[in-house]
Amino acid sequence: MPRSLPQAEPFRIKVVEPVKMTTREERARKIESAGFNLFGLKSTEVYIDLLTDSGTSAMSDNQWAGIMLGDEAYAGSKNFYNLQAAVQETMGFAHVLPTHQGRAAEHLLFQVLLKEGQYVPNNMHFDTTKGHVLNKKGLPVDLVTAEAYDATSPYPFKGDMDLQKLEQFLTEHHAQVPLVMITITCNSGGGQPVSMSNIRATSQIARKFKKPFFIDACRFAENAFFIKQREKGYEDKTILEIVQEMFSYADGCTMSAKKDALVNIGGFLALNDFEVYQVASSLGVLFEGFPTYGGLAGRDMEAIARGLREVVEEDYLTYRIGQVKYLGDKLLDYGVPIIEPIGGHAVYLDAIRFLPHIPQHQFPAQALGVELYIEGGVRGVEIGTCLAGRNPSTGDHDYPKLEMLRLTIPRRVYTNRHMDVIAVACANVYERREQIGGLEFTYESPILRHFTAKFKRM
Ligand code: PLI
Repeated sequence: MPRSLPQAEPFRIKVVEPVKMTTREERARKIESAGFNLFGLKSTEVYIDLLTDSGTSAMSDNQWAGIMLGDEAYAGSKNFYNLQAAVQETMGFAHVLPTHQGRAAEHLLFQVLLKEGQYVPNNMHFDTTKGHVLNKKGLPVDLVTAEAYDATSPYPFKGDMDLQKLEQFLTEHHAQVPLVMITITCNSGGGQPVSMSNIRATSQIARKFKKPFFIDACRFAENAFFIKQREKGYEDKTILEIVQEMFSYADGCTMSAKKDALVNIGGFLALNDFEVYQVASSLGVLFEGFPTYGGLAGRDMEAIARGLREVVEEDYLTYRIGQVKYLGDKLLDYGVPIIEPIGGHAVYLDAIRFLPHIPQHQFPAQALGVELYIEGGVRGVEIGTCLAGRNPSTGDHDYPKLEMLRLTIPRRVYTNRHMDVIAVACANVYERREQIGGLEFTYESPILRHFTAKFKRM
């Protein structure tokens, strides 16, 4: 029998960014002077940067060529019309409002739809979405399936909305709910996908209560790939067909183009309701810019338009999701505890099982991030107690059910040799886990404390 060929990157590398190697001693010094906060490091002090997949993608030659075709007109840039066409082809929404990034689209949406004291149900809010709801004095409500909180459950769609809870919530509070949202894939829950049947059913429930249904669409193509792989009836559909069906159930979306549009900056709000579009676009003039550029240069919109068409290519997604799985499988082979199944854009180390001797108030995921940086120059990001912040009524830490270090893989940037380095570094830290202690604050900012916090070792 001939051997089956291994799957390698579906691209050739034309431009490289050299990275400086550092020694373990240098890294130990640098992280200490950064107050044991990975956000305090300079990127040049990091060998493999897994802080985020947002705005860190490598663009294709086709996207870079599009940059040269930037039409920097204040009004009516041809690149805007190309972006609008790309959104309509993939997502099918009538109106498109470019924004400087995803959170700006959230800002405009909630400015228009949300009033003080109203609830926004979502499977699981990302922190900026939650922040914008709170900023309007709204109440974010997470109604994700209970499986999402079980780190080892093999449930294939852990991003699913709990439909019963949603129906019950709307029955009780529908007068105070201006819209329903769902985040695909579910970033805060481990990059876990939402099934097509769940998107459809969520939409039906929202319609039953006459609520607009919006998708937080940052990683829509990765979500569609999981549907193709895991959901019966979708194996033979193209990714584009799956994407079109997903969005056909929604009234609009907020999009950070920094993820699945494969660009370094940009976003948009897309929707069908003309009246909401009109109000959002006039507010957009105030916060973002004229509605045909919204805080972006023409060249940025061109790169987004091209990225949206590229990201639905199956070869790309096979490689993309395959690379994240490659890293996750290696970690499982080494016995390192991770959130399973392996998500779309990141592998999430399970700090509760990794460092069971460190209580949550001593920030085990943060301590793990520090050790992984010292070990291999790898920078992850804490998604745990530090990020969760404090409960405004009790003042105590708002302890999350999952305590994780996210290893977020930038798109088309690192090779599988880099994944090998990350896996060995994690395995080495795991081997010496009993010698690792917790951390305590030396500085804590009252808002978004994870960015600026400083720690000392216990
Ligand atoms: O970073 P923005 O403003 O372009 O997008 C905000 C945003 C909205 N929704 C979701 C699900 C996100 O993941 C998201 C940004 N994520 C970041 C920065 C991340 O590191 O995951």
